[in-house]
Amino acid sequence: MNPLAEVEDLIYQLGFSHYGYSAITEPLSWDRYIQWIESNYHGEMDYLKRHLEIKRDLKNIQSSATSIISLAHPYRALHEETEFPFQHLKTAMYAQGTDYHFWLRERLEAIVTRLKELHPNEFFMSSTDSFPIMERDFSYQNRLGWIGKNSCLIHPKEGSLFLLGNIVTSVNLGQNQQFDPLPDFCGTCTRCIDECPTSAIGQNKTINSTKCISYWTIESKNNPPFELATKFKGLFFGCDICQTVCPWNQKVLKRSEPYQKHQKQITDDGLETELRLVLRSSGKQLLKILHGTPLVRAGQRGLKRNAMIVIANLKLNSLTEDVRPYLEHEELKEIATWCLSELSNP
Ligand code: B12
Ligand code: SF4
Ligand code: SF4
Repeated sequence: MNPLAEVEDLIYQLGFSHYGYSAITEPLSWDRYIQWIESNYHGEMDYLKRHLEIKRDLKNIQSSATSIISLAHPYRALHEETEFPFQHLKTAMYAQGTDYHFWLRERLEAIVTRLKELHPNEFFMSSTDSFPIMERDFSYQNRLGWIGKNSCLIHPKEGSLFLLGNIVTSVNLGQNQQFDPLPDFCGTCTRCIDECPTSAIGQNKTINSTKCISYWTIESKNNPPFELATKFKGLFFGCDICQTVCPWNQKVLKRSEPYQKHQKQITDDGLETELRLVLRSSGKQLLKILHGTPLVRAGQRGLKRNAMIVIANLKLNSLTEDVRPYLEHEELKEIATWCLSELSNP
């Protein structure tokens, strides 16, 4: 019998697409993770080097922990109308709307609350990027998908355009289950590798973050090497390319009305207006406009940097005068100089 049968209705009502559970073990790809760090593929994301003892053994969160439940939630931008100030600046789908660190956390907590009512003496802790948990690894172990060549977790019906959350618990959930992963359906396909604009995807399902647009436009506080930045196309925040080209996401994208609507709205005029808004707003104004969205993570400096990269790559000469004041800006003068050098008649 499914030990989570009593909360299954709630899981689906909350919008999760699929879930699984198993005993806590050392992450299946622990050695790969260590190799990845040792190769410096994490760039400046130093937090990925911390709390390794917890990552390796989740019992270090709480000694009574025995099991882990993994849950997948499709991006809200794919199935719910979300309020988002930018319709033209290319923003990763997961980031169009409220930050999932709030709404997904709340949905996971609703499940935890119900589980605690049912099992008052047991331990439950939910996490989505909030604890040092290898979320893809456990979700793979829990049969939520296979790990694609783009390193994303992919499900045969749901594709990969979903976020992951996990619940660590002391309830004994199928400790004797056999490990039975979903088969890898990538086959001979290499579309994600071929289409990645910056060649960030290695041969063995690993991403070199220091080449990844997502890393440079979301996580990094610094300027990307300019030669690399010329490959960022018009992407403003995050990158979905290795997922939107994936055959396993085509059906998901087709059946998504909000996504289709968003795709149609992109116009040059609208794009320039939004880029101007980013460059002309003060830090305070910008953070007010974007309050509650993941874009706040990049900070005003990061967002203005990203705007200048878009302007340079799309050769938006009409925005020259909006970039020029940043030649005097202590932290942005370098990127502004490069941006103007990429425009004609700067
Ligand atoms: C750091 C990080 C990034 C970094 C590095 C990404 C990377 N691929 O490593 C950057 C900033 C580049 C990034 C980008 C994105 N990210 Co991110 N990111 C994370 C974070 C915080 C840690 C990931 C990590 O530890 N990476 C290091 C690598 C080495 O570990 P890993 O990704 O777990 O990969 C393991 C498996 O692939 C496994 N593996 C590989 N082959 C095989 C084979 C077998 C048989 C097995 C068992 C295992 C295995 O080995 C790897 C090492 O353990 C996780 C959240 C979390 N706590 O896990 C989110 C997470 C991975 N990101 C997510 C998302 C949505 C994204 C973006 C789509 C956002 C965007 N649109 O811009 C992109 C996608 C880029 C990509 N192709 O991966 C989701 C992924 C959901 C999914 N369906 O897979 C996560 C899980 C966040 C969440 N809670 O939903 N991200
Ligand atoms: S997110 Fe973009 S840059 Fe990063 S690996 Fe995928 S396609 Fe390449
Ligand atoms: S694009 Fe092809 S190779 Fe890449 S993850 Fe999807 S199926 Fe696998």
